[in-house]
Amino acid sequence: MATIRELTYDLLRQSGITTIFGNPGSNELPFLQEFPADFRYILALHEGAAIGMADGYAQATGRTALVNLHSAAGTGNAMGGLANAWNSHSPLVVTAGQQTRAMIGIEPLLTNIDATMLPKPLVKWSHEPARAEDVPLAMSRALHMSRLPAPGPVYLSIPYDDWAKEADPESWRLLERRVFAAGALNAETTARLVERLDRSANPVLVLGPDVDAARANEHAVKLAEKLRAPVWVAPSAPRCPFPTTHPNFRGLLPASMAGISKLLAGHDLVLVVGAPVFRYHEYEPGPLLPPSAELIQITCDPDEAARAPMGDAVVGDVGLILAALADAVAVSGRTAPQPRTTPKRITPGETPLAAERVLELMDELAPRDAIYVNESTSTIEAMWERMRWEEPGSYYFGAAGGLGFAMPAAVGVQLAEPDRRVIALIGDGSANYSVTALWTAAQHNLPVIFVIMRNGTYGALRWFAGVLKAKGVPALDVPDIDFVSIATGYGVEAVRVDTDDGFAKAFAKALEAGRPSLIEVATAWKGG
Ligand code: TZD
Ligand code: CA
Repeated sequence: MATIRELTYDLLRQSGITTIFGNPGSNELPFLQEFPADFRYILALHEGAAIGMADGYAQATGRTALVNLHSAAGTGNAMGGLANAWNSHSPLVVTAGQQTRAMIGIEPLLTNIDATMLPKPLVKWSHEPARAEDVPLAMSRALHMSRLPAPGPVYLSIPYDDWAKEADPESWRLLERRVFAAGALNAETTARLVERLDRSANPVLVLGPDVDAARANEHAVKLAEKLRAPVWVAPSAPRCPFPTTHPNFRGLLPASMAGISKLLAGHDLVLVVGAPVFRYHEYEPGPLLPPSAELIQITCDPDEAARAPMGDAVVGDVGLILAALADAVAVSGRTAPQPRTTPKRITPGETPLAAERVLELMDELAPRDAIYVNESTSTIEAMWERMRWEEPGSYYFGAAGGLGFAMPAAVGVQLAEPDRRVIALIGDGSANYSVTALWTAAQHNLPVIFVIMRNGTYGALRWFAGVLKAKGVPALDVPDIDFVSIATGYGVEAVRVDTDDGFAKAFAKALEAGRPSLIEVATAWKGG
């Protein structure tokens, strides 16, 4: 006879999960005891780091990742990360240990009170099994639920006395289940979409993160080439769905209504794939679309389709639909888009160092398939203008804009992609939210390069204060932080540079190091 604990490990194995991210407490020890030899536990020193690592790992592998948190306090620390995971459709199963059933009612220390309410609304499903015997079904359901479209985080609260109980003998059937999502369009719907694309005088593609998540980037390229259509990346995109070096590539759309309708002027059909319509940020009212433009959205997320304020929407498998459209559209007679004009390169040797110069040097020195995990908030546009991202899975950013994502996500991405170089580009403000990820990188000898852009300020907030015309805002600067000491304290070799030559040398050395490194680079803040 198997215990509920044993059956749960088998369910995880069957889902391909043998890595657990977490930070344990007393409620979790009965699950973790006699930890199976074929599993690895990636210890994060804070739950914000644990969930960020799992998010990066889930996105880079395309599979569900498991996060093991401690009761209410651990869940609370992870909530910011849950907002990012929710918005990036990251398949996560988040478990939180609950007090023993015999005592929950009297609310002893470490009870997760109303546990299922706590993570809402940032999870697809939140559950605490009514009986110990229901834990395997709940875990099985959570695993399936996390990856069924639209993928996302789910939450399970499990009383710690459940693990040692015997599993219901009928529970083994869970191990044999296979759950599939279909999602291709029928021939008629495909034909109607193709007809609209072929009929359009001047279509434009707007691609979002779920194209990259579906590894459908090459279908997007084929579709854009056949349509001879320019390609924009959806506003606030947390992943890169299209090679930035492709002649059809235009760049990142601005995150405002007026900004988008202005940039897309002249197009009569906007095909949005794998993105919400749209993830705006700054409020700049205006028409939602240029005059007489139509919009069609293709998304894996029924909610994204339902809440869009304009256009038609199709819910289904983004990869299958893109492939079908790319096959079926006619080759257009339009002239192909000309490559965009890329920004002028920064003159070498200037100090203080322009942030853009750091980007140029990284792009020049890093391998072509390097992965960038970004949380340098004032250089996002500059990155989309300059970086040559050609492989799927080359760029990750916190999808809800919640800081504390990128340092741990880089650790998760590097665990998922041991053969690619992972570069975490982090602002000196952002670097403080999940800085303990450095320790995990050091402990596992993960060769992530952490580049800290030290401009001494919350640059993006200064920019936004300008947008809002908010004068006299306090607390916008972050002077006097010594990231070299912090990194050294966590076991990561670190260096401080303030010239482009110094950066290039440090970066080249970090690329060879075979273990994590941190480079603190002083950059100019040019905004107001
Ligand atoms: N807290 C959390 C968890 N998420 C946030 N997004 C913010 C606060 C607000 N915030 C931004 O949206 S950007 C930013 C803050 C504080 C400044 C980040 O500064 P940085 O990067 O030094 O990391 P830049 O390049 O100087 O903007
Ligand atoms: Ca900064």
